[in-house]
Amino acid sequence: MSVEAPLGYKIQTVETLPHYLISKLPPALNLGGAPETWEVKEVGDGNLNLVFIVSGSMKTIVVKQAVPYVRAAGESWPLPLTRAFFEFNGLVEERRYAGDTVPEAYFYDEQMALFAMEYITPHVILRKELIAGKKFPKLAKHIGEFLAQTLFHTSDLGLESAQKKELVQRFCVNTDLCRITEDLIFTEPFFDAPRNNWTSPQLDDAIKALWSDQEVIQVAMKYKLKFMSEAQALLHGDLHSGSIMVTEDETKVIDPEFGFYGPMAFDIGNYIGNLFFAFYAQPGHRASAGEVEDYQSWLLEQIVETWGVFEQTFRTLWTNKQKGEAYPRSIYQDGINGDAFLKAAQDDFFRTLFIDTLVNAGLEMHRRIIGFAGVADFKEIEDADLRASLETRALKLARQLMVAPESFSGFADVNAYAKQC
Ligand code: SR1
Ligand code: MG
Repeated sequence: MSVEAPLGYKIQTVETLPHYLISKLPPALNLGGAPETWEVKEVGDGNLNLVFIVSGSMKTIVVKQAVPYVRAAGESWPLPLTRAFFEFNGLVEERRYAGDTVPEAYFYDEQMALFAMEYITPHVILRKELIAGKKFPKLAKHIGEFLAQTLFHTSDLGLESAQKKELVQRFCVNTDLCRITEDLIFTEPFFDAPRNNWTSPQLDDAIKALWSDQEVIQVAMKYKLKFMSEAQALLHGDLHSGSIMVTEDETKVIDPEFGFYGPMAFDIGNYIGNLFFAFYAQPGHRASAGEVEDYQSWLLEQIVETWGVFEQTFRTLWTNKQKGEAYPRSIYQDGINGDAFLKAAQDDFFRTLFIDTLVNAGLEMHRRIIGFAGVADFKEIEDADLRASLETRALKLARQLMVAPESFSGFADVNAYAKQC
């Protein structure tokens, strides 16, 4: 199967891009100097796209172009070009609510399946920094607020019904990227799929046992259906530590090409699953037991604090800024039963969301260890026996999060269990 490209579509190179850009850049986006003098670098190291940094004498921008296949796999895995549309629109919608935590998107060109956005510097990809053992004092606040702002404001709590349905319509056709998630997260880790890729032979027995673990598989399939059918909020869709860039003071969430309407717990669980991942990988990266313990404590604090900021911010938005038809103001804020009804409704909502978040975190951890898209936290540990023993601990927590999420009362409780694993 090959992918249909718009007439005139060409894969850009560092040589061709300036000439293409000069006719497309809006007048307000003046890079300075002649296009022949611009410095262009291709820096993409993600799974899907080309990423260029283009610098003129006055301004630097980033240009991302979709290619008609999965970059990490090559032409044998075709992938439609429309993902550039969803990433551009995802950035625009997220920035509307989360402000500077999301880079500014400048323009989108359908013919070339590319868009331009703000150049972010000197920020570094969070996953690299977690592997290097660096701490970021504002990270939990920024990500907790990002989650609350984007998820609340795009849901039936934060948006009027017609506006919400219009957004659902725009994003629900991101079918190809949703299909990747449905396959790679919810399906392939749970059977002998050809793309799976784990630490072998050390984990062979555990993974074969998983394929007959009815309890886990039932939960995975139940949550796959939720992912496919619950249009609760506009999700980032791929919120792992590789989609976040950080400095001491700033946090930027990038790469929402998997954006679509789905269950809120998917985004929150993805992020938290990646923090647990970093937690278990630490002995493969730190020099002493003391350093491991210190950094692991910081990671667990991140989890508690991120959820705390998220819940508090979302509750406040719900109480004060609700515009949607779900839990209508006429019955709650403006009704005869006062604050008690609203608090009870919110408590119930967050308890369900907490449980669903744990399950999604468990799913993300399984797929990163077993499936196609492993990540550097573990892949960079060269000693395969050590790596496998750490992955085994992560899988133990991941299973518990999936089969017994109700047994946890909050993240402090989950963290205590995580340390025992
Ligand atoms: C084929 S894409 C593999 C993974 O990379 C992306 O970042 C998503 O996490 C996806 O599942
Ligand atoms: Mg990405």
